[in-house]
Amino acid sequence: MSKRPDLDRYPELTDRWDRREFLKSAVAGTAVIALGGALFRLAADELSKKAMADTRADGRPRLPPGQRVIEQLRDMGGDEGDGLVKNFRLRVHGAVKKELVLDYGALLKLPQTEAKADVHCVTGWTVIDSLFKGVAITTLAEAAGMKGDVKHVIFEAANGFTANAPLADATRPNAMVTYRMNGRPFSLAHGAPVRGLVPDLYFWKSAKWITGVRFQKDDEPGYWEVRGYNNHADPWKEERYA
Ligand SMILES: Nc1nc2c(c(=O)[nH]1)N[C@H]1C(S)=C(S)[C@@H](COP(=O)(O)O)O[C@H]1N2
Ligand SMILES: [Mo]
Repeated sequence: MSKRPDLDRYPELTDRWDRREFLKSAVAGTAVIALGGALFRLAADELSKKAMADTRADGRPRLPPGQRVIEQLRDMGGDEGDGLVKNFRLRVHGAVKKELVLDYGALLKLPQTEAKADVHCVTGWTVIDSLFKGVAITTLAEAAGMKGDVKHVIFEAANGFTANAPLADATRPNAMVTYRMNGRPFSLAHGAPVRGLVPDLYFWKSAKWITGVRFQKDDEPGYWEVRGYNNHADPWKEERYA
């Protein structure tokens, strides 16, 4: 594509060239090594500016207030599951006609979905434009025969972690249990083999190492919600803390 200038003869062009190459690879989702911290931040700010100028299909700004775009998910910790596909079980239960226990193969036999989504961490970082593949929460609701009076979805994960979401948020087309991000499986740190995804709420609602999806009439604040985080967590309303 573009030709590298003769940087030996014109060293003053070096920064501009490096930054341009970085932006190109950042847009392509490729990591760039051996760049200074200042350069990295500059490029991320460019991505933030681009996202800030953008509008979502639903009319809301692409970047929620107080967020900044970074290139890839940060490992925010948590009490890990074993990460193994062979041990994976997803219990779909609560107010349903037929409780399901899906192993990984059974999950893959259900109708699959793909969605492009942005995720927004309450600590201020956002990752835009990732392609997630999995099974929509609506598909699980249908498969289990969710009852008519359900108003809340509780995502259950390894070691007792839970996250709650109103049914309306949890059944948007981009809400799912997901096993691929940009075509790649999740690492253990990011929730292998399957995690929840409710991308239009702050990312703490997206349970890593997911073990269950429970439908119920009553709300039930989860792990972070009883520790001072907002019960609903809408990033556009900056519902960060209780
Ligand atoms: N099981 C489980 N899921 C979890 C958490 C956790 O502690 N345990 N933390 C949440 C929080 S606070 C965030 S910000 C995201 C972070 O996901 P990441 O580490 O893949 O970036 O996972 C969410 N899901
Ligand atoms: Mo978080």
